[in-house]
Amino acid sequence: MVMIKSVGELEKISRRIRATDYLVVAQLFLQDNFLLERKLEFSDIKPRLLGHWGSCHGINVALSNLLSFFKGDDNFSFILGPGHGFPALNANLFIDGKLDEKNLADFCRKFSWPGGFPSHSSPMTPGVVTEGGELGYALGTAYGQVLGHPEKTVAVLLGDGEMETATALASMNLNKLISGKSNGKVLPILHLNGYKISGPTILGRKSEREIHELIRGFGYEPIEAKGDEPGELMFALEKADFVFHPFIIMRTEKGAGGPDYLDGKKVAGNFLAHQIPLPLAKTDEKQLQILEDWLSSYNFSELYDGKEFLL
Ligand SMILES: Cc1ncc(C[n+]2csc(CCOP(=O)(O)OP(=O)(O)O)c2C)c(N)n1
Repeated sequence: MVMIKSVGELEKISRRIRATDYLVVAQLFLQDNFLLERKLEFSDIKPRLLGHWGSCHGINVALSNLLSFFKGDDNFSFILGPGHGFPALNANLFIDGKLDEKNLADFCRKFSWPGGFPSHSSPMTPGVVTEGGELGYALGTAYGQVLGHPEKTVAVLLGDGEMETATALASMNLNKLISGKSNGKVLPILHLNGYKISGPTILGRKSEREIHELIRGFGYEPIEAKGDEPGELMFALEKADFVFHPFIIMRTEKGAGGPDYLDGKKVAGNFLAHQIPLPLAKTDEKQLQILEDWLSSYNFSELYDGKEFLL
C-alpha cells in the first residue's frame, strides 16, 4: 500500500521550497535590503555576482521532500552530485539552524564573499564530509557509504550533465556488487532538468522510453517524478520504498521560478539559467526590476517574520 503524506505536510514542503528558493536568490544577489523593505537599489546588489541558480530550485524540491520523508531517521544521509548548487544546500542548513550565521544579513552577505562561504559546497559546510569539485563521483560515494551498514539509506541527487561522465555511468553497475543483507540502501534521484553549463544534456534529449530502458538495463526500476509539485516526488519516494533497486527520475525545469526571458533570450528552461541569470543587476535598471519582481514572487514575509521561519 502506498501512503501519501497529508495535505498539511505537503503544504509545509511547498512553503519550505518557496523559502529556500528565496534564500538562494538573496544569497546570489543581495548585500542589503534582504527583506525587500524598500525598493531595490543598485547599492543593494553585491559587486561581484558569482554562483549558480539553475540547479537550486530542483535541489530545494528534492531536499524539502527528502527531509520530510526521512524525518527522525538518523541513518539517512544525502549526497549532492552538482555541488555548485551549494546556495540551495546552504539555504536548507540556515533554515534548520545548522550554520553559525544566525541572522539573514550575515547569511546572505557571506555567500561567495572573501572570508565567507565559498560558491560551492566545501568541507567547511556543516555536515559535509567531502567535496570533489569534479562531477561523477556521487553515486559511487553513495554505495561506499552504505557498504557494511545495512541500517543506512543514502539518497543521491545526480545531475543529468553529471550522468554523462564515465564515472557516474560506470557506478550504475555497483548495485550488482552490493547485497541487500549486509549493506544499506542507495536511492539514486536523477535531476533531469535538461541542461548543463552551456547546452542541452543527452538524457534531456532522450525519450522517456529510452531513459527507462537504459535504467532497467542497469538493473534498477525507474520511477518518475514529473514536475516540481511536492506530491510528485513524495509519491515517488513512497513507491521507491517497495522496490528492490529504485531509480527516481525527477524532472524539473532548469531555473524554474526565475526569469523566463531576458533580452528576447529564453532563460528558465535553458542553459542560460545555469549560473547568474541577471548578470547586470547591479547596473541595469531593467535587470534590477526583474530581480525585484522575482524576489517578491516568493512572498517571503509569509514565511519568515524577521526572526523565525513560519514553515
Ligand atoms: C568531470 C567534470 N567535468 C566538468 C565539470 C564542469 N561542470 C561544472 S557544473 C557542470 C554542469 C552540471 O550539469 P548537471 O550535472 O546537469 O547539473 P545541474 O546544474 O543542471 O543540476 C559542468 C559540466 C566538472 N565539475 N566536472
